[in-house]
Amino acid sequence: MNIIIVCYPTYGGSGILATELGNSLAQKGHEVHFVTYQQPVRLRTYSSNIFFHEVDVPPYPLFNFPPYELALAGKLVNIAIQHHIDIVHVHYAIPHASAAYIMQKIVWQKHQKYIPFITTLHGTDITIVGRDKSYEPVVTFSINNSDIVTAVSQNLKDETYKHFEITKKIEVIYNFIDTEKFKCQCNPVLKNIFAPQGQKILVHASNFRKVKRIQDVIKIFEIVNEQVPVVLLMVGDGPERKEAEEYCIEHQLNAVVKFLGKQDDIQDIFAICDIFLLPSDYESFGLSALEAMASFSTVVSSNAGGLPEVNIHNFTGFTADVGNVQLMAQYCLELLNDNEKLLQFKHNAMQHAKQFNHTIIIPQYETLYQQLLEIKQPNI
Ligand code: GMT
Repeated sequence: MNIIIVCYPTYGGSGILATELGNSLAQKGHEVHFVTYQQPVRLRTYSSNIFFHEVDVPPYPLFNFPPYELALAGKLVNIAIQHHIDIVHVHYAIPHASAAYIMQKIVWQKHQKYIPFITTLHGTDITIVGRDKSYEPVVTFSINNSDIVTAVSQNLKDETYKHFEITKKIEVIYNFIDTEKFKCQCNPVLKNIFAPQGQKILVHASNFRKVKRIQDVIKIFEIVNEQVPVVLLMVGDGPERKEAEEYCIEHQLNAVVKFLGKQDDIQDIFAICDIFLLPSDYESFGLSALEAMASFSTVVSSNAGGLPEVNIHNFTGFTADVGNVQLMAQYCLELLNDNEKLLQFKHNAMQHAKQFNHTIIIPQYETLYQQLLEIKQPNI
């Protein structure tokens, strides 16, 4: 199949997921065309059947706001025709699904070729941006006019039905990982660099948006560290990093709280850690938690959104209400003070993560792609 994938290319779960999906589909013999404004971070361009097409938005004095969505739609039309595209898979409703809709109408009118598109909802498009009155009608329209719609958790599916007038069936296809890549390969040298006194290691990884509650991560660490000496690794970068880093310097925590910035080989870091902290206000799924679990780390998270579908309370880790840092810290201490329990939970986490292996999840997308191929004309 010749497939276009449209995604946000930057660090963030949806971009990572879309890119890894394209990489896996290419390995299975499909021809994959990524269309976005910058090369996706995890894209393997050296494969002969992966292509990257950059969308450029030509500047024009009249444009106060460069119309990315239209430039994307135009690019999709050209690529769809030039490369005999069978289907388009867009990640995020806006502006990607609406651009795909425009592409579909143009190609149909000009070439009488119907190019079906599938939209995967990832979270922020539904929970924050999409609910804004300025965007809501377009989000609703583009979901209802996608040929197939998927959401990355049952919670996100429920939220979508709750907040938008959706007439379309939404399929749940969970986030996935390659468990071979994320398997536990604890590097004692690396562990010794961060925890020279053999301390246990807590870790957080994200794009440091407000929704991640970075201050809660630090608070949990402080409560735990009063009773058990631990080290906290903060991986990633984003708007909340500066304030958190300054707080740690002011409170003389910088010897035990390390801000590592963006890291490509995050699996090596997860593999030396004991507890992954994710106290977010909302996670449609929580891909980073799954990556940590696959690397033999247990998770203490909030119970918001789809997190309880990934982190099973009292089995792979613990979940607590958003903002309840005391309870989250108490759960960490329960694990850190009982080595046997910690080990058992780590095993449970790693085993549970296997259910989300790419070999299980990607065929679910391929089944939907087959259904798309059967749609030959607009449903009007
Ligand atoms: O979490 C982020 O800030 C990044 C965000 C994105 O849009 O890339 O991730 C969302 O999609 C991921 C992949 O489906 C999910 O695992 C994340 O939970 C989800 N983030 C939120 O819902 C906040």
